[in-house]
Amino acid sequence: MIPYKTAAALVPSLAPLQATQAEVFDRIASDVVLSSSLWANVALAGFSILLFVAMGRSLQSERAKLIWVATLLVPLVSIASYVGLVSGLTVGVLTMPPGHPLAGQEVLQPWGRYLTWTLSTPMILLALGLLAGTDRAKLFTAVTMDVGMCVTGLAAALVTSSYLLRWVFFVISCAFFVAVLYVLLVEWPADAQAAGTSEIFGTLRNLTVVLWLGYPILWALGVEGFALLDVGVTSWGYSALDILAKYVFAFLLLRWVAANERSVGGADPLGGTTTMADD
Ligand code: RET
Repeated sequence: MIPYKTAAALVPSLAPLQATQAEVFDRIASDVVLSSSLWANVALAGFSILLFVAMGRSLQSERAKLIWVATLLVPLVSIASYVGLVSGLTVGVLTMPPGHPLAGQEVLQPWGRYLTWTLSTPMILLALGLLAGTDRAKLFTAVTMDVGMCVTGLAAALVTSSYLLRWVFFVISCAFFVAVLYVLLVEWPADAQAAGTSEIFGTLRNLTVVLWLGYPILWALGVEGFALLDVGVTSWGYSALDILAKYVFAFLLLRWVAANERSVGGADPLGGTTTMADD
């Protein structure tokens, strides 16, 4: 049992973590830059859901339908994620450790972002992998490395005991990211070539790689890292990247799949490079 005096001494440092949802909600609502960065995504995710449902309704083949559902899940996860942030449910108040530029200060930490990336980014990779006609082993590799990246990124954002260990988690997360980039840049282009989808795959792969590289850069420049950007600007940075990496990406992918269903229509969705034309 913690002696009474020790427990009492802990209270001041625990207090910020116990900020109520209502307090966090009010702090978000009173910061126009921060709250607009969240509401913009709630609105766009809602619009994307309706649009994507309409775009995929007439798809017939199993692989095309799987790409569609994976793509549709991106704004579905996103709307839940952003409502969680706006409500204060998935936003904490953290006291930064010594060494951090904001050491000792309480900062808002929208940690729900990292948690929900764990669900949305695998859907993006699943859709891209299916488009490239890849196999289960490569898809499994990309998805598990990606989940590792998101979970250790969450840890990097939440560690308050040591500034150094925040960066250790950051480096671990980057190592997972390198594995994802390897699959995207080396493995899948060859698969897409064999599947006859290399042109659209190349476009979406480039969009993905460039935008995804923006996330760790923003982490390093934002409140989580060197704190060169404030909470609202950091949040708009992530929201802007999300808009391009999720809704624009998904729209381009679905538009292509709807117009070229025969090119992605293999009987077994993960069975390599068979296309409808081979049947
Ligand atoms: C973090 C910080 C630690 C190092 C790395 C990161 C990468 C994050 C990425 C996120 C992509 C998110 C997307 C979300 C769409 O829903 C966690 C920021 C490498 C690449 C595309």
